[in-house]
Amino acid sequence: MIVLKLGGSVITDKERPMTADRIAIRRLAEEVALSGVRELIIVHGGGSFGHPLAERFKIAEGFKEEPQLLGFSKTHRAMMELNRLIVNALLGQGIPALSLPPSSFIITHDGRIKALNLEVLRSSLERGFVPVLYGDAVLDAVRGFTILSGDQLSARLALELGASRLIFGVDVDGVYTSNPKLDLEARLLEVLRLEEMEDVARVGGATSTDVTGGMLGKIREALPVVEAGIPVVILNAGRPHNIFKALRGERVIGTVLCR
Ligand code: IP8
Repeated sequence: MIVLKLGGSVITDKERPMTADRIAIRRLAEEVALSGVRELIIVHGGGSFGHPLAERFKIAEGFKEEPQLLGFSKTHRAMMELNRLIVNALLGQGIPALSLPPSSFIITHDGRIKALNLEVLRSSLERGFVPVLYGDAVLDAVRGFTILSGDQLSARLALELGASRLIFGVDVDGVYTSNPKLDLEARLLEVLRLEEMEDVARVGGATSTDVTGGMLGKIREALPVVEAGIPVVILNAGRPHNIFKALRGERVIGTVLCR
């Protein structure tokens, strides 16, 4: 079983609120279909659907005042709208995609998933469905509510369900020695070993492997997955054929995180 996380920056236009990249979504659904891989969980990010609302209403910080309740519901609704587009595209390719809203079966504890009931997810995989989940606004035992990232969710699912691989499809080619969007000298790392990951996770952007923001979060979430012997691949899902090849286990330009 493979867990595939599709980054919000790949499937939406980050510059325009509530705008999906329908061409990318369709292409990715085609690539999934053509790969023939059916033992699969897809998790997608929020992009310009979930994030602007989550920020406006400060959902990640937790409950502070009544008006945030509407903000929570609207953030969740935005994610459901994006999820519907992904599910529709997959159904259009004949893939039995099944939407499973994380907020209906996960409560976090200070931002982290504690126990989670995997019965529905397991049964749907056994029946041959392709569950499609997403980063979501969820209830939290300490904060009242928060934002559960698709990265944390996909890493946890890969671990709990013993995935053979976790693939992060993002909008850059992988992990670089510095930010490739700012530094022309940035070099792509083809392999990142566990010890290097631990260094990066500890000191963040201050090492020779200068990763920040979303990439740092991914490496931190990937740590226990790699520790458990499950390889994690970070690649550019914006480049046609990459997801197709990665699902088939073929080599793709990107970074492999492994022990
Ligand atoms: O884009 C967060 O998921 P991510 C989704 O994977 C929301 O960080 C609701 C903002």
